[in-house]
Amino acid sequence: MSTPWIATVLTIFPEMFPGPLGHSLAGKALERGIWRLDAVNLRDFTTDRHRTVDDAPFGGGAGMVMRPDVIARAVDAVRARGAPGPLIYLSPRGERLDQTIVRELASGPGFVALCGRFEGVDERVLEARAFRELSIGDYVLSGGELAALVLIDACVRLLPGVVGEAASLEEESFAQGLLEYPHYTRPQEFEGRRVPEVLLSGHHARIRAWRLERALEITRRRRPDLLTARAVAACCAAREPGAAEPRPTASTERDPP
Ligand code: 9WO
Repeated sequence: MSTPWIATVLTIFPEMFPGPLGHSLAGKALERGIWRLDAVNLRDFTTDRHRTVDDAPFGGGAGMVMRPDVIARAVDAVRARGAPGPLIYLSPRGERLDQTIVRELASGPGFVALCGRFEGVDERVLEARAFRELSIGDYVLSGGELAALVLIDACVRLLPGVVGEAASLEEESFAQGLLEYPHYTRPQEFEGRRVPEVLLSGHHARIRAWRLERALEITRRRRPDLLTARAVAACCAAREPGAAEPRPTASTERDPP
């Protein structure tokens, strides 16, 4: 097999990996060798008896900071043994992760993710090794590991051969930049609620048009910020002739922010 996509993770909790990813689509792909995971223990790069990775902050204050020398040794060691891709530090103050960044990372050779603990990492090693800082959202976790798992999962599902290829990717491009249309399965009636008639019709063009309309409507109500000119153009191109034009949303019918 050709060289797999590789996620290298620097952490004091290597046993958290692959964790939940081992149970999903990503886990199957890992077994099949489509990608590799190298979870590296930062304590292996300490030099003292107690394997200390942190110390008190200069300037005072609560908590502890991860030492730059330990992290630099870990980074240089994984690089020396061939870990590919950009260095990423997962932090709430990073650039916000989105599907564009996920696509960029999935199309490369992999990445090296640094997972902070305590109050964070000494700033100098982030500068010295030119880490890219990424945030998965505006909230604080107790460490970067869960964020790294999220980032890896988002990337791995885009690797060729991971998701049941053709169908899913066609669906995704169909709804480019929109929120998902609603889904239905059996039973046809649940607590008095029926499946929309059009989905039982077998009329594929109408079903496609209906789904696109629902996706547009949900996006307009919940996330109008996603309705870029580009997304709307892609949708109009996919729309059936004769379908209703998208209209501007009155502020009163938008879901509260
Ligand atoms: C903890 C803290 C406590 C007192 C005062 C300031 C403080 N800041 C932090 C903090 O940001 N801790 C982080 C814990 C340090 C880096 C690793 N940790 C982390 C990463 N929490 N949340 C993330 C994270 C990563 C990516 N996207 C969202 C959240």
